[in-house]
Amino acid sequence: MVQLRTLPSLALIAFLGVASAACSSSTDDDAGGAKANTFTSQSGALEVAVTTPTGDQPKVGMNVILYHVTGTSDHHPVDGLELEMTPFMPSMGHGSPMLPTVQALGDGDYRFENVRLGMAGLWELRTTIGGPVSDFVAPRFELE
Ligand SMILES: [Cu+2]
Repeated sequence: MVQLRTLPSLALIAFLGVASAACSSSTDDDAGGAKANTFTSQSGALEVAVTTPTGDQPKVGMNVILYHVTGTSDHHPVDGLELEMTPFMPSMGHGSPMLPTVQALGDGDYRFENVRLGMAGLWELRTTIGGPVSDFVAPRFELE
Protein backbone atom coordinates (compact mmCIF):
# COMPACT_ATOMS: atom_id res chain seq x y z
CA MET A 1 0.00 0.00 0.00
CA VAL A 2 2.75 2.39 0.93
CA GLN A 3 4.69 1.63 -2.24
CA LEU A 4 1.61 1.99 -4.41
CA ARG A 5 0.96 5.44 -3.01
CA THR A 6 4.49 6.72 -3.43
CA LEU A 7 4.19 8.17 -6.91
CA PRO A 8 0.79 9.86 -6.53
CA SER A 9 1.91 11.35 -3.23
CA LEU A 10 4.98 12.88 -4.76
CA ALA A 11 2.88 14.32 -7.57
CA LEU A 12 0.45 15.78 -5.04
CA ILE A 13 3.25 17.31 -3.00
CA ALA A 14 4.68 18.88 -6.15
CA PHE A 15 1.27 20.27 -7.05
CA LEU A 16 0.70 21.69 -3.56
CA GLY A 17 4.12 23.29 -3.70
CA VAL A 18 3.19 25.10 -6.89
CA ALA A 19 -0.21 26.10 -5.53
CA SER A 20 1.18 27.53 -2.30
CA ALA A 21 3.85 29.42 -4.21
CA ALA A 22 1.11 31.00 -6.30
CA CYS A 23 -0.87 31.99 -3.21
CA SER A 24 2.00 33.63 -1.38
CA SER A 25 2.74 35.93 -4.27
CA SER A 26 3.17 39.04 -2.15
CA THR A 27 6.87 38.54 -1.58
CA ASP A 28 8.15 36.84 -4.73
CA ASP A 29 8.75 38.56 -8.01
CA ASP A 30 8.41 35.46 -10.17
CA ALA A 31 4.67 35.89 -10.70
CA GLY A 32 5.27 38.37 -13.52
CA GLY A 33 3.93 41.31 -11.58
CA ALA A 34 0.42 39.83 -11.26
CA LYS A 35 0.45 39.60 -7.45
CA ALA A 36 -3.32 39.60 -7.25
CA ASN A 37 -5.07 38.90 -4.01
CA THR A 38 -8.50 37.58 -4.92
CA PHE A 39 -11.54 37.93 -2.68
CA THR A 40 -15.02 36.50 -3.17
CA SER A 41 -18.04 38.76 -2.72
CA GLN A 42 -20.56 38.18 0.04
CA SER A 43 -23.07 36.52 -2.32
CA GLY A 44 -20.36 34.44 -3.92
CA ALA A 45 -21.27 35.75 -7.38
CA LEU A 46 -18.22 37.96 -7.92
CA GLU A 47 -14.49 37.62 -7.55
CA VAL A 48 -12.42 40.71 -6.94
CA ALA A 49 -8.70 40.60 -7.68
CA VAL A 50 -6.95 43.39 -5.80
CA THR A 51 -3.67 44.89 -6.89
CA THR A 52 -1.81 48.19 -6.89
CA PRO A 53 -0.27 49.95 -9.92
CA THR A 54 3.23 49.06 -8.70
CA GLY A 55 2.32 45.46 -7.87
CA ASP A 56 3.26 46.05 -4.25
CA GLN A 57 1.02 45.41 -1.26
CA PRO A 58 -0.99 48.38 0.01
CA LYS A 59 1.07 50.43 2.46
CA VAL A 60 0.56 52.82 5.31
CA GLY A 61 -0.35 56.18 3.83
CA MET A 62 -2.01 57.01 0.52
CA ASN A 63 -2.70 54.18 -1.89
CA VAL A 64 -4.10 53.59 -5.33
CA ILE A 65 -5.98 50.30 -5.36
CA LEU A 66 -7.08 48.41 -8.46
CA TYR A 67 -10.01 45.98 -8.54
CA HIS A 68 -10.55 43.52 -11.34
CA VAL A 69 -14.09 42.17 -11.00
CA THR A 70 -15.17 38.94 -12.68
CA GLY A 71 -18.10 36.56 -12.41
CA THR A 72 -17.23 33.64 -10.17
CA SER A 73 -18.84 31.09 -12.48
CA ASP A 74 -18.08 32.45 -15.95
CA HIS A 75 -14.90 34.45 -15.18
CA HIS A 76 -16.14 37.29 -17.41
CA PRO A 77 -15.27 40.87 -16.46
CA VAL A 78 -18.17 42.75 -14.86
CA ASP A 79 -18.60 46.39 -15.90
CA GLY A 80 -21.11 49.03 -14.87
CA LEU A 81 -20.77 48.43 -11.14
CA GLU A 82 -21.18 51.29 -8.70
CA LEU A 83 -18.49 50.73 -6.11
CA GLU A 84 -18.12 52.57 -2.84
CA MET A 85 -15.11 51.78 -0.68
CA THR A 86 -14.86 52.51 3.04
CA PRO A 87 -11.51 51.50 4.51
CA PHE A 88 -11.94 50.19 8.06
CA MET A 89 -9.76 48.85 10.87
CA PRO A 90 -11.89 46.19 12.58
CA SER A 91 -9.60 45.72 15.56
CA MET A 92 -9.76 49.43 16.42
CA GLY A 93 -13.21 50.33 15.16
CA HIS A 94 -12.19 53.25 13.02
CA GLY A 95 -12.00 54.07 9.36
CA SER A 96 -10.14 56.56 7.25
CA PRO A 97 -10.57 60.33 7.39
CA MET A 98 -11.20 60.41 3.64
CA LEU A 99 -13.28 58.32 1.31
CA PRO A 100 -11.61 56.94 -1.80
CA THR A 101 -12.78 57.99 -5.24
CA VAL A 102 -13.39 55.37 -7.91
CA GLN A 103 -13.08 55.38 -11.67
CA ALA A 104 -14.35 52.58 -13.92
CA LEU A 105 -11.71 51.68 -16.51
CA GLY A 106 -13.70 49.06 -18.43
CA ASP A 107 -12.96 45.36 -18.87
CA GLY A 108 -13.91 44.76 -15.23
CA ASP A 109 -11.23 47.14 -13.97
CA TYR A 110 -11.83 49.83 -11.34
CA ARG A 111 -9.30 52.26 -9.93
CA PHE A 112 -9.60 53.71 -6.43
CA GLU A 113 -7.58 56.76 -5.47
CA ASN A 114 -7.12 58.44 -2.11
CA VAL A 115 -7.20 55.14 -0.25
CA ARG A 116 -5.65 56.48 2.93
CA LEU A 117 -4.66 53.76 5.39
CA GLY A 118 -3.38 55.67 8.38
CA MET A 119 -1.58 53.05 10.43
CA ALA A 120 -0.12 49.55 10.49
CA GLY A 121 -2.39 46.62 11.24
CA LEU A 122 -5.32 44.81 9.66
CA TRP A 123 -7.45 46.85 7.28
CA GLU A 124 -10.64 45.92 5.48
CA LEU A 125 -11.54 47.66 2.24
CA ARG A 126 -15.28 47.45 2.84
CA THR A 127 -16.83 47.88 -0.57
CA THR A 128 -20.52 48.05 -1.40
CA ILE A 129 -21.39 46.96 -4.90
CA GLY A 130 -24.40 48.50 -6.64
CA GLY A 131 -25.71 48.91 -10.16
CA PRO A 132 -26.65 45.74 -12.05
CA VAL A 133 -25.55 43.65 -9.05
CA SER A 134 -26.04 44.33 -5.34
CA ASP A 135 -23.27 42.79 -3.33
CA PHE A 136 -20.45 43.47 -0.89
CA VAL A 137 -16.79 42.59 -0.67
CA ALA A 138 -14.20 43.36 1.97
CA PRO A 139 -10.62 42.63 0.89
CA ARG A 140 -8.38 42.44 3.97
CA PHE A 141 -4.75 43.42 4.24
CA GLU A 142 -2.26 43.35 7.06
CA LEU A 143 -0.17 46.50 6.73
CA GLU A 144 3.33 46.49 8.13
CU1 LIG B 1 -6.10 51.87 13.89
